[in-house]
Parts: sequence; C-alpha cells; structure tokens
Amino acid sequence: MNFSKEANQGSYPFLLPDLPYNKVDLKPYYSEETLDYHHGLHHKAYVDNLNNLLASNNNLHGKSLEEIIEISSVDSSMASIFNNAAQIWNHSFFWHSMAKNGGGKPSGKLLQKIEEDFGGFEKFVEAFKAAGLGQFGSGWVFLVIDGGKLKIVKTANAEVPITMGQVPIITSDVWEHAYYIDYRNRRAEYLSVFLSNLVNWNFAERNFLAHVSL
Ligand code: MN3
Repeated sequence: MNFSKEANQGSYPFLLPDLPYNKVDLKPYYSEETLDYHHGLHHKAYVDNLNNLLASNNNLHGKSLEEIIEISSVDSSMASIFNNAAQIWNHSFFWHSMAKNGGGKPSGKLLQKIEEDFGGFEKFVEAFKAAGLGQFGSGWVFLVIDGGKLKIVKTANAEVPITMGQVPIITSDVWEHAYYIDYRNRRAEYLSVFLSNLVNWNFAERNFLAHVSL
C-alpha cells in the first residue's frame, strides 16, 4: 500500500512522522492545542515506546512497521510491541485522513461505490457516526474494503484492520484524547464535524483507487 511511503515510516529506530499540514490548518474544527498533545505527545509516546521495546529485539530491526504489526499480532507475548506499532500506524493514517478544507463528499468511483454499498451517501454518514459512537471505550472507526465491498468497522484500542485482511480507506480516532480538548465528552459532535469539515476524501480516493486498480 502506498500509504507507507507517504507516511515515511521506515524501520527501527522509528521517527515521529511530520503532520501532512500545519498545526493551525485544521482550525477551528481541530485545534493546534489538540495536535500539540495528540501528535506531539501521544503519537510520539507510541514511537518512543516501540523503539524502547525493540532495542533488545534484533530480529525485528530492519522490518517495516507493517511487518512488525503482522508478526506481533499473532504472538501474545508481543502484545506491547503490537499495541505501540499499531498505534503508530493508526495515528499516521489518521493524520492523512484529515485535511485543510476537508469534509463534504468524495467524487467519482469512490462516491459511486459508497452509494452502491451503503444505499446512499447519507446512509454511509449515519453508519460511520453510529459506529464511532458505538465503540465502547477507546478505539477507531474505519471505512475499509473487505472482500470487494466497502464496510465500516470499529476496532478496540490499538486494533488495526490490516491484520484482518481489510484495506483501510479512511479512519477517525475515537479515543477520548482525540477530541476531549475541543469537544469535551461530545463524541457525536466530533464525529459529525470530522465528516463535515475534516475528512480528506482525496486521500480516501487514492487508497480506494490504488486497491481497485490492482
Ligand atoms: Mn489517538
């Protein structure tokens, strides 16, 4: 998937990738303060933790982030490595899932496929919000391709759809740290604004077309 190159994730030691926009670009929907904490502290902590966990794990040096996620996802003794690696992947994917002047509707083949698989764009919007709101506790809501169909999946904690054979198209972070500074406990409002004003449909279209043209 070309997302790895875009996020420039490399291998051990992993670096905190830059945001794909300036920290003021998502205002007033997603504040600079939230990005300072969420990217500069939360995402960075996952990178530091993973590097510390891998320091004595020579056999994982040189592996890509996706390879580390795959290997650790099936070995319960590697749960800490999985959690931190998957959270790095999820956050990098999430930053790209938002854009300045985002929101609205996708176009072309992706819009057509959303209408086909959800029975209309508005039905997709409602289903995405309901899944994000219905995730009890921390987690993520994703639009994915699964077996040729677009689906909405919610994952708990660090879980990431790439370990389930699904192709992520877009995601929203529903951990409280993702929205508490700007929206307090109003997760529904955050999800609604995410879809109206933040979601990066250009990124979603690239992910969708890269997959369907294979
Ligand atoms: Mn987060």
